[in-house]
Amino acid sequence: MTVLASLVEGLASGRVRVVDLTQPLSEQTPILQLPPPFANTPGWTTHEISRYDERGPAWYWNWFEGGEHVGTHFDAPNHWVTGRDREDVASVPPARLVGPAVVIDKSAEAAADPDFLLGIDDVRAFETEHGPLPDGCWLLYRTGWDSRAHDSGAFLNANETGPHTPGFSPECARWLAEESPVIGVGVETVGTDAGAAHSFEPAFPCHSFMLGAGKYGLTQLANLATLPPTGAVLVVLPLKLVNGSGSPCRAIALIES
Ligand code: 23J
Ligand code: MN
Repeated sequence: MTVLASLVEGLASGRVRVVDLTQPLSEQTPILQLPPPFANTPGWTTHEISRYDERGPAWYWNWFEGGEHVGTHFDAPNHWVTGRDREDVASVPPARLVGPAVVIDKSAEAAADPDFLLGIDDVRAFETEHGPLPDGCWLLYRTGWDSRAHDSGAFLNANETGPHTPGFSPECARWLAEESPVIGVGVETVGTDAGAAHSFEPAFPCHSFMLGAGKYGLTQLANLATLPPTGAVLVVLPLKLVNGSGSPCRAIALIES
């Protein structure tokens, strides 16, 4: 039997399941808020063209406007100045959009400390327990933040000292980008960097190091709790926006029981 025939059989028998990692995209989707003096992205807006009415008697359709970095979305290397001469979102090879995923669960730590940062030691401890990170894998970082996604205030978690959401330590971001076999990181929060990362050295280290190394980011994921620590296959499909810096996307995982 071919590998794909065995996949099809697994899907038919239910031994392979498809998990949706995507948050719903609507005008209610929480949006990143950068501090002044930076410009912010607009959210998502849908405009009706016709709905079985005089504007189009037999058809319903909309048009939409929104930022490239809204909702569950993909960060291309050219999003950051460190990756400015690298791929736009349309140039990302499709083979990089399908690959093994590992899931590191720090939801207990993030519940106790919303500024929790994943460190190199945490990734090394994961490898001791589950084996080395596979070549070309996506590191999916579970923090429990998806349970807040319906409530913008809880999701962005900002107070007078700024947003407080978990992320990666600068050292870990650099190591993932420059030394690890990871090709992308996926998070449940509004960005791949911690809420406080505007004041890190360097600022926004995950964006800076990962995109600078030609790697990728994936944000606002859902349902990571349903994935095993290893063995899932991620499929992430951003729009092929010419010169785009990223795109809202559908992200799914295949898991085997
Ligand atoms: C621009 C500046 C800072 C950040 C971001 C964008 C994102 O999170 C993003 O969606 O890429 S932190
Ligand atoms: Mn982004």
